[in-house]
Amino acid sequence: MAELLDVSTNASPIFTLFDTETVDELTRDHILRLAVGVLGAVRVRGFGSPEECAEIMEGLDHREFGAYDENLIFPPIAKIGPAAYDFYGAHTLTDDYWDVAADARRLRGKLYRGTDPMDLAVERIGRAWGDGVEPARSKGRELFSGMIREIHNGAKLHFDEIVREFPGVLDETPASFLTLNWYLSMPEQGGETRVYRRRWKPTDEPYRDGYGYDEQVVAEEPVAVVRPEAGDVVIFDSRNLHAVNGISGEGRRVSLSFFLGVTGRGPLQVWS
Ligand SMILES: O=C(O)CCC(=O)C(=O)O
Ligand SMILES: [Fe+2]
Repeated sequence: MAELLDVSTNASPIFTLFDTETVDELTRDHILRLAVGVLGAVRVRGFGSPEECAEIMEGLDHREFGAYDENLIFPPIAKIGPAAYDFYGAHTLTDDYWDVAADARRLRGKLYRGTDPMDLAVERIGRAWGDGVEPARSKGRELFSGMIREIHNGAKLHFDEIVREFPGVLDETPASFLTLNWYLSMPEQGGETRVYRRRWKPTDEPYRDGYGYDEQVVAEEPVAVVRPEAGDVVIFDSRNLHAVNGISGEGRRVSLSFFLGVTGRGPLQVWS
């Protein structure tokens, strides 16, 4: 458990640690602490068994991966399934989005013993959360979630915040934005995820290069670094600037990936 460090100028301690907690079981409290920003990342060891991951990877073996639009994401990142991000430029989810979503669902739907590995993920997250896990909607239609993504050459420092980047696309504005990656395969070396205790701010824009930002914007910031193993899940706040290191050695870096919006439903609590 993180300790309290007294670094403030007055006598009150301020919770300063921003680290990765590695656990065998995910709880609702982890999700809430990520959502409010007192935890940098949570790594859930063995979220999926080695057998599940191996079987899903086998199912993927001869599948063609697509990619994000290379005008947007470079170096390229391979994936199966649409990201809302692919359509930011169009300012709306076009027919293409729904077609690619339907294809990806069909393919993914049989990857684990004839069933959909996303169902396993949703069931496990729901158990931790203790409440429903439902698709976000856009104009009443259920969005696609659970893309399969291969990051080979790393990912630039960036943030993901759909309501800022694609206003109006979600029917319900989430209260917080997390990203979840279930690593189905990891390489021998590299592929660490770095999450900085720092949100994007408008003054970062001059440091932008394509979809990412120069690493100098986070030079002084606390960072949570995590190197998951195959089978692990890592969750963090996608509004925090984050990056993925390149890989080396044998093995692919493949994850089942989706965002989690903590909704503003449920009771409001009041206190002073
Ligand atoms: O693959 C990862 O570890 C993180 C990828 C990423 O940028 C995200 O999940 O938002
Ligand atoms: Fe990201």
